[in-house]
Amino acid sequence: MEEKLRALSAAAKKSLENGANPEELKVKYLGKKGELTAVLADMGKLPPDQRKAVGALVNSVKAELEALLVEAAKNAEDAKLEAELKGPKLDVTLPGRSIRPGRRHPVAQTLEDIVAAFGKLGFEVAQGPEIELDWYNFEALNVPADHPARDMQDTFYVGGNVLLRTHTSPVQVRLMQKQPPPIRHVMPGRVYRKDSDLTHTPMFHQVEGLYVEKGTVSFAELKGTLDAFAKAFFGSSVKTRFRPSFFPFTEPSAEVDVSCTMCGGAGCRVCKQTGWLEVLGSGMVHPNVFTHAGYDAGTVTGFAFGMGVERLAMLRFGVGDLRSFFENDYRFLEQF
Ligand code: 2U9
Repeated sequence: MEEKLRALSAAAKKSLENGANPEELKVKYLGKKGELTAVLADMGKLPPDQRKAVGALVNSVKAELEALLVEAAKNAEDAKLEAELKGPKLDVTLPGRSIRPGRRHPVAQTLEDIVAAFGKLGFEVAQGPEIELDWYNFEALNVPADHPARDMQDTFYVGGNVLLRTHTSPVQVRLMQKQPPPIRHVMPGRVYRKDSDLTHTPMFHQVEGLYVEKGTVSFAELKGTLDAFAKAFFGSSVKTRFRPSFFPFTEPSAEVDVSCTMCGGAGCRVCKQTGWLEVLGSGMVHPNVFTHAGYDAGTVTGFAFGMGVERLAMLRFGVGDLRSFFENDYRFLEQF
């Protein structure tokens, strides 16, 4: 075994002298499957009276090799630097690499514009967690565990009763728990759904809004607010139309259409010849939701609404494929 060790040490030194790569040698001799490591593993086979002496030898060979390898690595590094210094000088007259000017993502621009339009109407901004409790996302919003609406809003579960929020509505519930009416807030943010096709992505952005007062808030106020928003966002000539709908958290509920931004209402491919585009959902807050949030459902009233930001960005910029927003292709993004 002693013979073997000395031969090993000599071979390693020779390789180093011949300019072998120190990193490769380290692996060859000292690595997990290295030759010296193998000798060390075989020590158990030696008669006990030889183990101490051979062990000492193995350790000294190992220490020597390690030191040589460190030195060789340093020498190689020095040589490389030396060669670089002697080589061609940096040409400071070469043109620099140009930095592309950045810009806001079209979805971010749209989200900011929606928030700004509501800002002019007196709405403040509220935000909350994207990882939510089942209770805030569903239960408090009048969607109990066995409700069919859960199917349409299937989400990603972090585990147990913790999930990725499917809408920003939990922020409204948290806000009502925290402060008494009046509430005039919009809630922008990312939401998640187990959904993926031409017009749906597993993550998208929403802006929701909540307007609550002690006393009476009327459906007319809902209509006036959303009509003002539509005119601020799409232009003063757009018309709005309210159609009856259903949401578990509002009663009565309405979907809001705007006159087609492409054809002005005459009928085209984008509005499928109807002259109208669906842009948001809304309604008077369901009394059960007020009760869950800790408000007195007998004395407060209010309206709520929600819209998908990507959908509005597609309409506004004439983008045909939702997925282009998420591909981060400069050729697409530079257009906005
Ligand atoms: C509370 C009470 C009521 C929020 C609302 C909608 C109607 C709606 C969709 C639009 C397109 C979601 O992104 S989308 O798929 N939203 O139609 N959202 S009313 O109602 C609330 C929220 C919070 C406490």
